[in-house]
Amino acid sequence: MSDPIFHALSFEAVCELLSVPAPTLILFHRNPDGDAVGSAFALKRMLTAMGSAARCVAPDEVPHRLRFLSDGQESVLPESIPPSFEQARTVSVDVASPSQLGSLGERFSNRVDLMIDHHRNGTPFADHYILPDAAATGEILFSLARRFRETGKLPADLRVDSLLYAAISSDTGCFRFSNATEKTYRAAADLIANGIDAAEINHLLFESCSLEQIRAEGVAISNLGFAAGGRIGYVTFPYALKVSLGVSDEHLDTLIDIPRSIEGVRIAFSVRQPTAEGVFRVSVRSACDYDVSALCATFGGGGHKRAAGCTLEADSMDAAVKRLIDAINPDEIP
Ligand SMILES: [Mn+2]
Repeated sequence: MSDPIFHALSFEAVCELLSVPAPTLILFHRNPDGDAVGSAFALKRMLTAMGSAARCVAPDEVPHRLRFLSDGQESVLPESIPPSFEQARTVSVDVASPSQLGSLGERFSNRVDLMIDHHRNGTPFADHYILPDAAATGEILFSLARRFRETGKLPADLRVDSLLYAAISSDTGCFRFSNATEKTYRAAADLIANGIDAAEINHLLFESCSLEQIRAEGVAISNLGFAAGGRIGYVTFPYALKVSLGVSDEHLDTLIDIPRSIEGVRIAFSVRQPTAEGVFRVSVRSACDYDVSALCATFGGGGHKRAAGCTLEADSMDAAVKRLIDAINPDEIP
């Protein structure tokens, strides 16, 4: 059997497809971030306003710190889909590859009608609209929302605007990362002109965290490691530590920012052990032109040039760290 052929759709084709009212399931990725959640719930509101029933679904629940984006939908797990909801259409947002759908992959990945995404090195699993130069999936949805408003299909809605802003701000680290382009800033400016409360959204995204998160960061800081003469910096978080501190995976999402912020560190990574098994979840960031998505691809992961991730198996945390460091040629770090 030959592989199915998926098509890159035009902006017009995507607009046309989404304009047709149909009950829609909106999928987003595991370990969801602000772009995934903000984009999914913005699209849900847009489609609802255009006459489609819509529901967001993901393999993991929305983490506590991002609950302010999920508009009262109690759960996003597939078990929570009401039996009466029969989707006629499935759209994925911010999902680069079937593996990012985790437990949903088997059930849904071959039933997706449209992928909307901005990852450069993914594995498309449906007809798609992928803009690698967009800072966030939310930036793509901003263009769609604007078109729908210009053509009278979608009324103005400050909540949609707030969700889109949150998505964009989240993936640009509050507009600090190099992925934030002039277009990104213009989208944000339009959303602010519409009347959203950007300061409040950014406060909730970046200046507010749980006590567990601060405790986890404290321990991680005392466990910092370095390689390549300080040009590689990393934090580790073994399962035993998670248990003894009583923290969950969602408290560990920001650990990567610790080595990333240290002077002289060009490549930063965090390695976490979600369960007692020898499976390690890795996040990598680059503060230079070193392509960390290529690095992660060697372990079956992916992402963006300066922000990527992968999962790897190893006998111990030390072995996992060694595999990563060995995969980085220090001579190739600019
Ligand atoms: Mn994204």
